[in-house]
Amino acid sequence: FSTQEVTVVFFLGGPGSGKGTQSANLERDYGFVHLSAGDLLRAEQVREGSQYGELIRNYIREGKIVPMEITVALLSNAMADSLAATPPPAGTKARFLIDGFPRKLDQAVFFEDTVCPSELVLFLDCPEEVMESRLLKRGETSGRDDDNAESIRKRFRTFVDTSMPVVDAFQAQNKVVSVKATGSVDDVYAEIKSGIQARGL
Ligand code: UP5
Ligand code: MG
Repeated sequence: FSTQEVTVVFFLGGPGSGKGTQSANLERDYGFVHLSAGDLLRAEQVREGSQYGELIRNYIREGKIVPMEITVALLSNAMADSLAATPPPAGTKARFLIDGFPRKLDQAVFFEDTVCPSELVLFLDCPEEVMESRLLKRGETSGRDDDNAESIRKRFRTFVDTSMPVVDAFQAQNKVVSVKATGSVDDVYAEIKSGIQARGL
């Protein structure tokens, strides 16, 4: 995809920082198509006939990052499907909000080289104690294999060691809008709106 036809915004932040929650707001108000890499992987995990089901299940439970060939194929297929199903009005660009990807430096480079460069990176900045209590609470009902204390600890480790360097690299390119994610859902969304409007999106 060229940046003439689509706008890609990466939405990053630790596990439980609120990416999915705020994506729903952004989808409603800004015409973004929300693509969660984690949701796409979970759908592929349970898809009849998928050869990756078991692999994805194990990676997610261990809080490890699934090999990027799988994730990037799912994302670029979802982008193509969305463009085919609902092409943007003439003269406008489709906007994709890519939630929870890229989580590793080589994935960022690969996606931007082979699929589409990003316009902006939205980052939710949230302390681990806050994220942990949100995830444990959600785990009471979510049914997610990774919403348990042990998996959460592993997800935090991967985030600090592997995914934060991606945010730092985009920061060095001055592409990041960073928002404190500890307030209420409405407070965080208000900050997101002012942050992205300041960037002209
Ligand atoms: N909540 C949200 N905002 C709140 C607020 N302001 N105040 C109070 N509560 C708030 O929110 C989490 C919970 O907090 C919810 O109950 C919500 O109501 C509440 P949510 O919006 O779901 O947060 P989110 O950041 O989306 O958390 P999520 O758990 O989805 O983050 P992860 O990044 O861990 O999960 P993801 O699905 O992206 O990835 C899961 C796994 O898939 C990864 O660990 C990895 O193994 C794999 N993966 C890859 O390998 N590659 C990828 O590219 C992507 C994923
Ligand atoms: Mg999510």
